Amino acid sequence: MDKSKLSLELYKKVYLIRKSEETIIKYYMDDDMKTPVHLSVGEEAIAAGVCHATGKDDQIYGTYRNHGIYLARTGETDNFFGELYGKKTGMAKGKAGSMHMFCPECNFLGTSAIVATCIPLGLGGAFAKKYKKEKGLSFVFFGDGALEEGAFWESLNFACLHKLPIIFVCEDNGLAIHSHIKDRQSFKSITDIVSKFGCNVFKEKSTDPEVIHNLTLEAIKKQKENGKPCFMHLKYYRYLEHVGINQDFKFGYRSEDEFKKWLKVDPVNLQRKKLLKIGFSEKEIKKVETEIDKQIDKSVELAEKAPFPDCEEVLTDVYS
Ligand SMILES: Cc1ncc(C[n+]2csc(CCOP(=O)(O)OP(=O)(O)O)c2C)c(N)n1
Ligand SMILES: [Mg+2]
Repeated sequence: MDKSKLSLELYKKVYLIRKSEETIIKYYMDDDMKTPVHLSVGEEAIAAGVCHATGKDDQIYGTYRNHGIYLARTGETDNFFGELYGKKTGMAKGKAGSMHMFCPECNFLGTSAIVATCIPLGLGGAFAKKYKKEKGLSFVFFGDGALEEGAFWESLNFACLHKLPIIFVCEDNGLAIHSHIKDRQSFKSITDIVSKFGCNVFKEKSTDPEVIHNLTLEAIKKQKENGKPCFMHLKYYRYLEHVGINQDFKFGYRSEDEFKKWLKVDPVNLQRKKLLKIGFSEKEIKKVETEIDKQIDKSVELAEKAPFPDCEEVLTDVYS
């Protein structure tokens, strides 16, 4: 793909994620979306950059903070908003809500509200791929909080021991709800420890989606070369409260000044400025943005009008 096309494609992805979540914020207080929302504003470069480097054979797993992954992987918003509104048109017929987004047709196989629980699932996916000699890798997204769970260490150990085709993507915002990483972890550098397991290690603080995209391509290449799992440690700043639509600088656990510093490298603005720099006109960019805005408005309208699932649906597609 030529460089300018890649820049545009990545901009479309970060813009789609940002605009979709801004739309959630706009309508959330109407109380028609009956689901808690863990928004990913500030984190778009990771979802877009990593997912854009994945292919159709790659499997994806994530957490409750999964809107970015869903949107980057599928590009669709009708079933996305249908799900948030709890409607029949939702990607899980309105039964999953925001915290359990997935899309089997796109190999986005699962997300979970319980910290670290998708890591062993992604591990299983990777094991099956190796066992059945199938193409593709398993990508598992999780937060820095998951590093304090046994499930992470057991999965890492097993994956490294058996050289499984898995990419661990740690999205580190330095926070687990309101707890700082330094108050939770006795180790200073997760990448140092993980490298001792024989994992290929990559780390990045950039909020530039192209940097993350290129790093992911590098990780995929390395995994193919030596067969070892990869661990990507990616930093970002969570703009909003842990769950919900508000900023929370008044709680005292973090400062607005820190937010302002990160705002200077906002992933969506960075990518937009890059497009202008490499020759796209304001008009061309606006056209792309307007198309995405229209797509989202249409999806919200459809979701609002769509019927709720029938009562009989309560016991279908569930384990009981
Ligand atoms: C096993 C488990 N313990 C505790 C919780 C409560 N909890 C929900 S989110 C969260 C913080 C997780 O932080 P992190 O993994 O860094 O993800 P982030 O929210 O920062 O994206 C906690 C402790 C949970 N859902 N699951
Ligand atoms: Mg975190």
